[in-house]
Formats: sequence, structure tokens, C-alpha cells
Amino acid sequence: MRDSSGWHPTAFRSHTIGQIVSGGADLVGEEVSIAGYAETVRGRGAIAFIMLRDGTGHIQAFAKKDNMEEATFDALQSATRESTIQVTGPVAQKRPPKTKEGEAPPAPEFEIQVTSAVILSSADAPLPVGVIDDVNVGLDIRLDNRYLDLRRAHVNARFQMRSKVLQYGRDHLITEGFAEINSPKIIAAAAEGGTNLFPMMYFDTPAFLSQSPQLYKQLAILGGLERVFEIGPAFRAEKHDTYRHLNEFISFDIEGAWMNDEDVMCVQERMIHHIWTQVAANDQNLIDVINEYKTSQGEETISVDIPQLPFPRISYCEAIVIVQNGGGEIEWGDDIESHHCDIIAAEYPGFHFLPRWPMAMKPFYIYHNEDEKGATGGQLSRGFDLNYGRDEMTSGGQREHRVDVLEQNLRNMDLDPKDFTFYTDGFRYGAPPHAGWGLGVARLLMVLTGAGNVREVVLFPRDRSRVTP
Ligand code: AMO
Repeated sequence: MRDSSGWHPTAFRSHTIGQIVSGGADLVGEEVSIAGYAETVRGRGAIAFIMLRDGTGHIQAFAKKDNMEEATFDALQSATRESTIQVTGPVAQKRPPKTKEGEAPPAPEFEIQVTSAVILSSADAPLPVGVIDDVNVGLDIRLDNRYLDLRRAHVNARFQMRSKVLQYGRDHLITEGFAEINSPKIIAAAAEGGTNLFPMMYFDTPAFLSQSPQLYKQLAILGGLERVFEIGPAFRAEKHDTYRHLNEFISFDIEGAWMNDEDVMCVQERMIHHIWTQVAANDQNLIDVINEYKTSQGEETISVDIPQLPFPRISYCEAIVIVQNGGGEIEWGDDIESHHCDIIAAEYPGFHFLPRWPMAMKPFYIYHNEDEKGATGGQLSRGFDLNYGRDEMTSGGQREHRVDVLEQNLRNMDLDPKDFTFYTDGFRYGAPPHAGWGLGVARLLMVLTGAGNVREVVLFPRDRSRVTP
């Protein structure tokens, strides 16, 4: 539940439930109005107990027929679960339960003694997805009814965590001098290869949804913004159907001038370290809620183990040897696929960078140093990945700032430099060496919250079979 100490009264409530639960002793006798969802409604005859929940806590509302209008009492007593209700009345301290001799008295609990109430919206019954009951429904039904699924405490906690992670990441980059930008999402040319673009019509001109802010964050650097970051959507028309791919995802990108691949790897590990440190210091309550659910399901609980810096660096060439020694079939120049990553993860289960990939496997905008060759003489690049266990979190690299090499890279990759002049022309007027990365927010959250699927940490996921809700 959220700390609501700084929340102001609104048209519908004088206090949040959290404010009453935590400051109840000072409020005893004071008339308050609260509003929330009816988790349970109990009682018979002339009394009713309604457990109300808002985003900040739970509290019991105690209603007595002879304390209010009869029609209001009847409506309260017959309210369905999850209906939204506003109640007004004085705060009272609940009678403490009896304690055995020598036992410490429990912390005082409070309730509202209802004098008036309004059913703001009645919930249909039965609910398609249980909110407090542990009804076993599949992910698809949960996603169809996400508005209800989100009311479940552990699901809600994951999204609170998502907000925190973005906040801590942002805070960290700002302290390192990065400025937030927003790049266009309607674009004319592919940054990450032309096969997975979603086409659209931009008035009379064919255009696409952006796969990555890549080319634009680089143009911002060429424009002298020096250190930029963006948290925004990326769209990929990939026909993947996995636990870690979506067709729309939030990419957390940075780009920095006068930096190389190693410099931005350091930015990344410092940022992740900061996020983990802040979560460990401030958000154990969210971890506890998630763990309570995991325990109820017999799943392994999670803990926030602050990763040690620096993260290991395992060059592509070293990774190939690790996979080969581990019995995997791979040759220099092959992609390191998930089943290969499993072998590497056995040795490096946490965060680890994989720098210096073959140039032939990296996009045209990645820099290469002609002197750096791999085992078979193949050209190495300054592109890297960050993995956690078997999963890729990030790709990044130093960028090609030499315009003639950049154009040659495009040609080498069967792309026409004429389609990219809006980008390459930016390199003709003095281009700083620069580097950056793009991090999949949902993948990082999967690690932090112990979710087995990115859909668990994306509000309304878009995949091959889902465009609603
Ligand atoms: P890349 O294509 O590797 O690199 O994407 C960067 C990171 O974004 C996440 N990601 C995805 N997450 C969910 N569903 C998907 N379909 C998906 N595709 C990618 C991954 C991945 O590591 N321009 C470069 C970044 C850079 O060099 O700055 C890029 O987009 O976590």
C-alpha cells in the first residue's frame, strides 16, 4: 500500500484510508469521509461491516441501522464486492482483541462509524477475476479483465514498483547530467532493420511506427545536447510469441557525447545499482506484498540483492569459448541464442555485459575499430549487450561518427544511404564520438519483481494476438 501522507483531500474524501490507519489516534472522534472498494460486506439484521480498500490501505466501516437513513443502510448491507462506496462518520478505535497474560497489546486499530454513505458504483456479480479470493484464472482472462486484475495486491505492487524503477532510473541519469528528450514515433526509415516495421499512412506518405529512438537520440547528440535519455514506446512487428517479447515495449535509452562503449556500460551499471539500492531502501513493502502472493502459490520468494560493481564483462569471443566448453554448439560469428545464454548464465547468473560483438551482427550505426579482429579474423565492433541470467536486458555500443564509414556500413547491410540522408547529413558538420544503450524496461522489472513474463509488468500488453483492452 502506498504512503499517502502528502495526498490532499478531494471532492470524494477528506482522508485516504492510509492516513486514517497510520494517524488514527489523532483522528478519533473526528468526522471523516473516505471512498473505496468494498472488499467484503458482512453482518446481519441491524449491523453491517464493510471492509473498504483504497490505494493506500484497508479499513472497516461499521454501519448501524439506527445511525443512518434506512435506505442507505439497506444499500450498504446489500452492496456487492468491489462496488465503490463513500462513507462518512467519526473515526473510532476498535475494541482491542483480548491478549493473554504477559502478551504485548496489539497496535490500535481504527474503524469508521458510518453516519452516511453513498454507493458510487455497484459492481456486477460474480467478478470475472477474483480480487481477494485466489481464483485460478489464466493470464489471458486476467489481461482481458486487467482493470480488475490490477486491483489484486501483488499485481498492483508490481506496477507501483514499475513507477519507482522509472523514477530511480531517471533520478540517477539526471544526477549524471543527462536531459530527458522525446523523439518522434512516426518515422520514415528503419533504425533496427526493415523487416519488423509496422507500416502506416502519414497523410499521403507511407511511414512507420518507430522501432527505437536510435537515430533521433544520435541527432540530439549531434545537435550538442551532449547527454540525453528517453523513456518511450518502441514498436516491432516481430512474430515472436515468447515470455519476453511484445510488439510494443518501453525502451529506456541513453546517448552521450565523448563516450565509448565502456563509458556507457559504466553509466548503465551505476544506474542499475542505484535502482536496486533505492528499492532496497524504500520499497520493501512492495516486495513483501509480492512475496506474500508468491508464498501462497508455493513459488520461490524474491529478495533485492544489490548487485556488485563492476558487472562482469565477458567479451563475445570469451562467451563463444564458454558456450563451446559447456557443450553448446556455436561458432565464431553465430548469434548467442537463449540456449547458449543458459550455459553462460550457469557461470554468470546475475548481470553481465557481453561486449565486442562481430560487426557483421550489429546495426550500421555501431562503431568498429579496424584493428580489432576476432578469433577467425572477423571484424569486431563496439556493440554490447547486458544480460541477466539467460535474458537480454540491453543493447548498446559506441556509434559510428565517421560519415564515410557510416555510409559504407549502410551499403554493407544492403541499405541505401539515400534513405538515411536525414540522419547521415547530421554527421557532416562535426560529429562527436558518442555511445549509448537501450534497455527493455519490462525485462528489468521481470528481474526485480520475479515475474516470469513481461506481460506481468506491462499494463496493457500488445502481442500478436492482443490489441485490447
Ligand atoms: P535492441 O533492438 O536490442 O536495441 O533493443 C533494446 C532492448 O529493448 C528490449 N526489447 C524488447 N522488449 C520487449 N519486446 C521486444 N520485442 C523487444 N525488443 C527489444 C530488450 C533489448 O535489449 N537501438 C538499440 C539500442 C541502442 O543501441 O541504444 C536497440 O533498439 O531488452
